[in-house]
Amino acid sequence: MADRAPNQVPKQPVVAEAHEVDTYHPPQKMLDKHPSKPHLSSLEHYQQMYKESITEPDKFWGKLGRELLTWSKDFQTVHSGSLTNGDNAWFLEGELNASFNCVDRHAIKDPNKVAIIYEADEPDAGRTVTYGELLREVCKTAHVLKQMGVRKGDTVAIYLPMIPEALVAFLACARIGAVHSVVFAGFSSDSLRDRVIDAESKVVITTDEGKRGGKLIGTKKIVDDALKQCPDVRHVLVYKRTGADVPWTKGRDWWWHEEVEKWPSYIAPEPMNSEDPLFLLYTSGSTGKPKGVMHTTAGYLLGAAATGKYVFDIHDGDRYFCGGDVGWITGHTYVVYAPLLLGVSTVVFEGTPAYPNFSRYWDIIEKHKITQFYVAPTALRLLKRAGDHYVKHDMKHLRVLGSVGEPIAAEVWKWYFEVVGKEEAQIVDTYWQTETGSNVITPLAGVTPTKPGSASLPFFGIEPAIIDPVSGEEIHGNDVEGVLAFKQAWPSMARTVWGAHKRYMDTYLNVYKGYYFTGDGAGRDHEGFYWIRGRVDDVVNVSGHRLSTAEIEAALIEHHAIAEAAVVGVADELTGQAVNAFVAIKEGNDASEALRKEFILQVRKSIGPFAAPKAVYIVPDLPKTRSGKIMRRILRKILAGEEDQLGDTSTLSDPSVVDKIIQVVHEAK
Ligand code: 6R9
Repeated sequence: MADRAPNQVPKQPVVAEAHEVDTYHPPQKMLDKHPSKPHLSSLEHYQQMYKESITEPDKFWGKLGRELLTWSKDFQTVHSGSLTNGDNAWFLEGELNASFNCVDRHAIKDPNKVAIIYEADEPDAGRTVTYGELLREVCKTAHVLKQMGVRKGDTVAIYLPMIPEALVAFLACARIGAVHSVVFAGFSSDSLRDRVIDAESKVVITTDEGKRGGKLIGTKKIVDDALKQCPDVRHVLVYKRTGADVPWTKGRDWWWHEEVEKWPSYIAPEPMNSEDPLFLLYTSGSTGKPKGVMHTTAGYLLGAAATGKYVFDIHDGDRYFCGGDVGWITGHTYVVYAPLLLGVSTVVFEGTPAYPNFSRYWDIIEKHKITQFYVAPTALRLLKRAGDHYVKHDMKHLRVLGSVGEPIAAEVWKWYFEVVGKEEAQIVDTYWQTETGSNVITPLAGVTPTKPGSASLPFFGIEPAIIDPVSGEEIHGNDVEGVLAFKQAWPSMARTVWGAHKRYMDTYLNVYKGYYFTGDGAGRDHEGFYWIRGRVDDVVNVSGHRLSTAEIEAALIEHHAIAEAAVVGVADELTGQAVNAFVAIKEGNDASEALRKEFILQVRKSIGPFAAPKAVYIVPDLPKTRSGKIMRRILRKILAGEEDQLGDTSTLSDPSVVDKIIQVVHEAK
């Protein structure tokens, strides 16, 4: 169904231009206000460690694994398996528990240290949770899950907004060896249902309602709708967030506060093998069905802790604020695991950057003396556009400003550096994916010189390769462009796709044998810096959210009036890319505004509001080859106003549809 032409990605500077971009060194003022000094002393220090991580990975990761994680049983084998065989395993024989590493070991040292800074949707309605309190909450909740019949290896679906209990839920699962499967609380009931079924979860954790940007979200109702088609779900644990009256299924639904009351505040952590699964997280790929990416315990935790330490230069006493949602990988690794593994305070922010006004992030940073802040460029574009007068805050503790999820344009990068960071904090543009588990190409704060728009250099253990997509050969040397792959396994890489190992192999490891394929295009400039260009498959990146065009098409086709649909990503000033849909309707239906609205609603209902197409064009037919393949390339060109560059359209079964589509698009604009 899909043609393989690359998506249109937001235009990034090409390598030739990259020669002229400025290089920014870690600001002296950042070093001056540092509580001690960065973990690494210089770029040479990074280079020497990087070299060891590539030439002697066992020695490198063995040492770091023992330094950053606490084991109940030591490991002997650091790494086994290969990218070719797709059987990578790290720290075999080792045993540890994620919740012990995130909570107990810090609670033992200082139970009164703040673990979570909760900023509720309404400013001043938040609270803090200490490591001691977190330990008790995690243990009580772990008891409740056990009582519900959850056993080691079972999956638990978590459908929660950004509240401290989300972290408690993650860690309670980990404590008893259950596998958390978090579903972003913006997903529709249909999407939740699909994930619950695919993961075979028998317990779901949710709230009565959620609150975000002053609006209420009916999370329990969405869960109820989803579970109508999940007969295997036995229990739903419901945290009372707003106190709303919600429908109740007796014997299945349980109030969190009533259940945790019944249990003691300690339960011993279950010793887990390094390779036991820690979690599943569903992500979009180039086909319609989301993939349950599986991460295992030790390798993932080590990736989180190591990047927290070296990329964000986290030091004891820091207050770390990642604006990502726990429903996505950024929230998993950098709201929950990295800061808690390193024993610092992590902000859990329930709201949006625009509520009650565009100063909200800066208010939080000032109020809690935040030292590291991490967010997606889409939020920065919004805030930059809102105006600098919203950024009149005292944010002098900031040392690191992170960017994640999509390419950051040079102007936005500079705004972040100058207006938010007052040139006293270092920008780290971190490139990574759900599948990589933690940052893979990224500057290290305090160490790596940066260029606006470049994710810079590989993290430890990552050996990038630029591959020519036509020949499939690696392109050596600098000043090269191609697709991005990695040549060596690293501890936090995903091990499989839940229940679909062949799909895992075919998507990541069989595309270029011996390499992990990222799905992104990239360039390596004359100094060896990497520039990520965006996806080369049918994945669209809207506001840093990964969406699959095939998945949105499948949602549209569910509408009774739609005969065929083609979805493409187009460059968008605010959201990076936006979803545009072309649909051919069945006979007997008339193109109307009402119908177009129904189509958008269909996607909201079937996937979630964030996937809704920005534009829907109702066209008489789609451009198809004689063999029936939809040529999305032509649709992209038309939307980009490049009708004169459509290329060869003679292979279309009916070339005259092109003019008709152009007409529809023109009329709509
Ligand atoms: C962490 C996360 C992964 C895709 C990835 C790429 C894009 C992420 C980026 C970036 C340019 C960066 N991406 N970080 N592109 N610069 N710093 O976002 O995971 O949701 O799985 O998306 O996001 O295209 O392949 P995920």
